[in-house]
Amino acid sequence: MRKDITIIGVPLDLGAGRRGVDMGPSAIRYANMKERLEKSGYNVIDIGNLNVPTPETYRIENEKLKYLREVKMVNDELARKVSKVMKEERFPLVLGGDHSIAIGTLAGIADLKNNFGVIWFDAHGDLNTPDTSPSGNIHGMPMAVSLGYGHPDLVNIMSFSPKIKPENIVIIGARDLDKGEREFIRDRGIKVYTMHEIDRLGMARVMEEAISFLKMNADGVHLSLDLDALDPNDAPGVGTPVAGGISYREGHLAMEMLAEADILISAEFVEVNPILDQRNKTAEVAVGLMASAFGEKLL
Ligand code: B3U
Ligand code: MN
Ligand code: MN
Repeated sequence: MRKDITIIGVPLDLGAGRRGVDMGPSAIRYANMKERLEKSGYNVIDIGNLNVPTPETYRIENEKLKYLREVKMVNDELARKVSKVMKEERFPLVLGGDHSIAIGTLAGIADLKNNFGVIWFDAHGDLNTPDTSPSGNIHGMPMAVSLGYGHPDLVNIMSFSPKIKPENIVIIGARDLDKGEREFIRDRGIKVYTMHEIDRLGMARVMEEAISFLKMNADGVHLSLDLDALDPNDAPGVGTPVAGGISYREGHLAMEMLAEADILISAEFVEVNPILDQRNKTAEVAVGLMASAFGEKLL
């Protein structure tokens, strides 16, 4: 893995149903992220936060795509920043913010890489389109958008589409999929390890399979980690907690196996909601997982 990391904060919560994840980047930084990564030998530059609009100063124009214009604007900017960091041969580490920012992150990566993979940890599929979304919240749509499905303003960020191929994706931890998302997964043959497979096979086997699948198909892998993939007992500070998630230990094992496989080219940690958290516990969990993904050793 590259030894030079550039941190980009995206304090956006317009893609989510409730306020709070805009404070995620601060909470994650406050949990000693930079020091932890530097201890593992990384050169870390933090370029601060993108400029992001506040919901109270805007209004929803389209209930099927809430804050479309603002979410697009932020993702345009993020895509350019991620692409620039990759061109500098540094590792982009993006701090959310709600998961709609993956639209920009993936667009920025795709600007340089035409066959990268994505490992997506999430309780949800984030595979909704405006027609299947039960909420109109764009953070439930980034995976579909990146595959080329959704509103053209989002799909065509960076002026090309799709950003990623269905066979280059693995979703892990899903347990709350909408009807339209299940059909999407079935129709396009997307590889999903739900909590059922994690319970049945164990996280070690799931990660072995996921890693060898991605290694076979893709050149380099982006890690997108929605903290709601974790069990709400371990990560309570998320906007949409879903019971029965990935445990703290399973999460660390997964990250350690990714570090060992040495396949990551970029990463994002999203949906930390400090308003709903307990003494910054979820941000601390996020930083711990990050450290493991970047190869921090137990011994
Ligand atoms: N699938 C639902 C709920 C949801 C998606 N992502 C989060 N929640 N965090 C939706 O609104 O699309
Ligand atoms: Mn998500
Ligand atoms: Mn989620």
